[in-house]
Amino acid sequence: MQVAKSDPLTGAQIVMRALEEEGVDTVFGFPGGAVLFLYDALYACSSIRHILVRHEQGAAHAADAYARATGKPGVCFATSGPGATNLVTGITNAYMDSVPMVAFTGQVSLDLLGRDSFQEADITGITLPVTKHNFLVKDVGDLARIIHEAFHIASTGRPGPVLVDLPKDVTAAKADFVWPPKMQLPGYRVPKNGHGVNVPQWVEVLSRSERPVIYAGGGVITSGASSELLKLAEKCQIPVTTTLMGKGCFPEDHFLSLGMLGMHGTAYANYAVTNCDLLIALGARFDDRVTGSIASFAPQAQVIHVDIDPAEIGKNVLVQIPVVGDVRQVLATVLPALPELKHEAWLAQVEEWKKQYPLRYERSDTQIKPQQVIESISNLADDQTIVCTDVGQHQMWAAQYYRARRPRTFISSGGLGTMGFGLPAGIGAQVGRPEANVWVIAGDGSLQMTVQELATITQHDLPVKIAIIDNGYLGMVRQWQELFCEGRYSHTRITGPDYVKLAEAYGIPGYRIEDPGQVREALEQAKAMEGPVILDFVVCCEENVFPMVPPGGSLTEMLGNGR
Ligand SMILES: Cc1ncc(C[n+]2csc(CCOP(=O)(O)OP(=O)(O)O)c2C)c(N)n1
Repeated sequence: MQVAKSDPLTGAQIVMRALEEEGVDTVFGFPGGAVLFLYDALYACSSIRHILVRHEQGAAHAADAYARATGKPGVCFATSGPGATNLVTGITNAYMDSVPMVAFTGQVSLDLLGRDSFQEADITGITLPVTKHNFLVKDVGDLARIIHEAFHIASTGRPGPVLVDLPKDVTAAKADFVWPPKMQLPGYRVPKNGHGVNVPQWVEVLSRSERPVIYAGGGVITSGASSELLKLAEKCQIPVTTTLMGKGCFPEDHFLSLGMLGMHGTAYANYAVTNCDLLIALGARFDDRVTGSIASFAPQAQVIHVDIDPAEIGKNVLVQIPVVGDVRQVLATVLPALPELKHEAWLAQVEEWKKQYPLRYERSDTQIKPQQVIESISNLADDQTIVCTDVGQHQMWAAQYYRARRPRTFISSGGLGTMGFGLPAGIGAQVGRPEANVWVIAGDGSLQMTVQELATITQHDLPVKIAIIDNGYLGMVRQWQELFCEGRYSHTRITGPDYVKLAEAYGIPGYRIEDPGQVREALEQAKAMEGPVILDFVVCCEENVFPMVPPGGSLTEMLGNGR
């Protein structure tokens, strides 16, 4: 039975009530004419905090990082037309990394739809391929139900962004607030308990394996399976490598941790995967940045693949033991049956690789090395510290040298590789986890893409610490030009503003650090300061990220792996 809970409300008020029902405490957004009534209803709504960004892309990235940091869906608002299209990069970013998000966009009134009206954009059409689902609300009576469905779809199964497009007259029209008593989505089924978990088969395959490796992705974090993963690794003595999205799902200071694998993974992770006889893939999707050449990826291994999304299984690699299900549920099912195992020879071999090919860089007394900055941030961090990165070399150095110890503490744009993600992500993470120390590790190129969000930090008093790895280049592209275009640096030299003055202009303390001897002290001081800080680390400008698997190469063909 459906129960009307109040007198008729406007569509805009229904949105607020529905958000409250969903437990939403924060919205990131930017107003406009088409969302005038929505913002008017927000004005009267004391339980929802609105973070006014400076560009809608920032709202989407902040909502995305809020979701990654908290596990709750992120919510953003934008007006119609340009507001909505400005969200698209952020929505796509969330889609590629399977992040739960609900984006509300204003739309022109129903009678103006399809007439090239002022600020009209077909945002449901535009976002069709980059949302898990989207809705154009045509009847205010459907609004509460649609919002409930949007949150359900965004946050269940393989999470992802859902967009709700709200014509202006729908937000003005009135209806009873009717919260749907139960979810009725017959076409949408979420696998849970693990379709096809054959426990005796797992026992047999694991017991027989001499050289097993666990390859863990973002799905481990999404499903909350970190402690099950730790139990599996320790009980069966299996080394664990993670993807960029999986960083933090397994403590990177654990002796069984191999760090990240793939293009800029550790040499020892890549050797272990190439030589393993059993690869247990958990909530990971065999991205090309991970596998390199598919033909030579884990060539001797039987593959177990656990994923909530059946479309991922067998998409890129042949899988002998497919399991569709929630990683945590699946591991909880098999763990009690698995025997305690030892793989002494294998672990000794892995140790040998770790010793022979550690991550390393040449230190300098005169120039700051980017790796040094990240290593120092890692050394200063506690378990709750959250690091958000931009995209480029600094991101890969962060993946290599920052040791994440807990899930939801390393936030980075993986699938889309979106420059400009870091700063708004830092905002979203800090708003979601106010008690945590939040660091943004930014490239000087990436930072300039969403630098206006510094004003958001100031306006909302967010104590985000920003470390700019300032190499004066679009470094990652420069590295490719050095390696693959005979050093022709076509348009990758980039200037920036004076970041100390820029910080000052936004009311944020800013410091430039050029001496390697001052890196640690600067970071310590920034950490001790209460509000936001910008540290501009002027680093050695032509440093490269190694090891590196050339695109399409096999994992053992690493450049700069110490051989
Ligand atoms: C929006 C966007 N445009 C272009 C690229 C291509 N790209 C990848 S890394 C990179 C360079 C990033 O430079 P910077 O932020 O300074 O970081 P660095 O590599 O120097 O550490 C570029 C241009 C991208 N990933 N995203």
